This record gives sequence, C-alpha cells and structure tokens, in this order.
Amino acid sequence: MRLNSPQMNIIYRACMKASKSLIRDFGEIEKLQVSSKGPGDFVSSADKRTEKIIIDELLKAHSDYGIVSEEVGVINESNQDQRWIIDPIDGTMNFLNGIPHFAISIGFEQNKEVICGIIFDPIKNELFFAEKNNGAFLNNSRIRVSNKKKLKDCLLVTGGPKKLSKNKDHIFSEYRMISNLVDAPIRKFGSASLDIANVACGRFDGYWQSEINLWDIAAGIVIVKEAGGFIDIVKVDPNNPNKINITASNSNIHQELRDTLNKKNIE
Ligand code: LIP
Repeated sequence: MRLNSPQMNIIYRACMKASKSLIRDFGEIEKLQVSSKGPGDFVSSADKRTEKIIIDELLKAHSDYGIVSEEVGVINESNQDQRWIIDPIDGTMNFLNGIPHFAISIGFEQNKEVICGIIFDPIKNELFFAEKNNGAFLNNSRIRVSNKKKLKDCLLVTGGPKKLSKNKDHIFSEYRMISNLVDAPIRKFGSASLDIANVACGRFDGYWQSEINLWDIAAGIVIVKEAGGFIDIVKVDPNNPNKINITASNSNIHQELRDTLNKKNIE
C-alpha cells in the first residue's frame, strides 16, 4: 500500500488504531450504552470512544490543526487552512442494529480543498483511500468509477431524509423522479461514506443525497475525484457550513443526474 503524504500516514495510523476498538465494540453491540441525541439520530459510546482515539492520534501529530468531527464538533477553530474532517462511525444506525455496514471516514482539507482521505470498512476490511494527483485505491488495487453512459442503465444509491427535515416533500419528489428514470431500483444502505466509496470503485454508478453533513462525505470527495468521478457539493444552510447537498457519479452520467435533480417543480 502506497501512502505518500505525511498527512495520509497520520490518518492511516489513527484509523487503524480506532478500528480495533470499533470491531470489539461491534462484537458486543448489545452491551453498548445508547443515548439519544435527538429524533432520528443516535450516538453510542462506541462512537465517542472511536472518535477519541482518532482525535488523540491526530492531535499528537499536529496539535494546531483544525478538527471537525461528528460528536465533539470543532477543535482549533482558528485554523481553517489545515483541517481533519472526521466521522468516527458513518452508518451509526447500521452499527447500533448489528448490521455490518459502517465505516470510519477521515479527510484532510488544506486551504478549503480535501486533498487526502480514507474510508475504512472494518468488517469487510476494505480500505478506500486517495491523495490528490495520486489516484484512488481499494486496498492494494487502483479503482475507477464505472463507465455507464446512460442514467437509465445506472445503479444509484441515496440516503435520508432525516425525520425533521423541512425539505421532505422535495427530497421524496426527487427520489420519485429518479426512480421513474432508472431501470434498477434505487439502493439505500445507510452509510454515506461507503455509498461514495462504492461509486469510486464502480459498484454504484452514482450517489446523491440532500442535507448531509460534511464529515459523512469529506474523505469521499477526494476518493471519487481521484477515481475519475465528478462530485458537486452545495451548501444549503447559511447558518451551518457543514450541511450540504451532494451528487457524485461517473463523469458520463453526471450532467444528466445533476439536470434531473435540478429540475424545478418536480412532481
Ligand atoms: C448517516 C449517513 C447516512 C445518512 C444519514 C446520516 P451517521 O451518518 O451516513 O447514509 O443517510 O443522514 O448522516 O449519522 O451514521 O454518521
């Protein structure tokens, strides 16, 4: 496995260390203490434990770098030029229900651009990673997005909406419209980072989701780009820079997917 930049090596170390505890916790899922974080959104003690291991490792390497992470929020807020963006368990609902489909996701952003990242599925032992200008990989193999040419023939994946979303009608109408266009039923797997990683390696042809958090997909941005895919990120809440809409797909269908989602008066 070729990890070129120092940041990539730091992320890798943090991720591997955290994944050991995460796998142990997954094995003891029924003993986990689950506390409510708000409707439709739960956080487990495993989430916090995993996050702490990752953050401790990252701060050990660079105590001055900014951090945005799902549970603790922001650390070193004044450093906006070098930031780690972390989701300790992406797919928390799957994790808590004993469904082996979740991942650790860590991206590194420099001057507002994510330049390297890792998405690690500890159960399938699949490590997706990429560094800017160095290609994207799944374990030891180079990965590329799919080559499908027409949206109609594509296998797409999405997620959401959250229970309290004010945008539900629009999100469902987008879903209906896309589902009327494609031959294969749309997938929903409950882990945005793995959805994107699976676009990067060509298992899915495209992924879209509204009102997702930056930490769910940050690492996926560089992985999809380095795999030859296209990605759109749109900030949706002026009061919350981490809330975004995302579209990621192979380059052939990207415009068609984007145009379909941008259609006004969807009904
Ligand atoms: C979750 C995503 C999932 C998405 C949810 C949520 P979490 O992240 O990965 O696919 O539909 O809105 O954001 O909360 O498990 O880290």
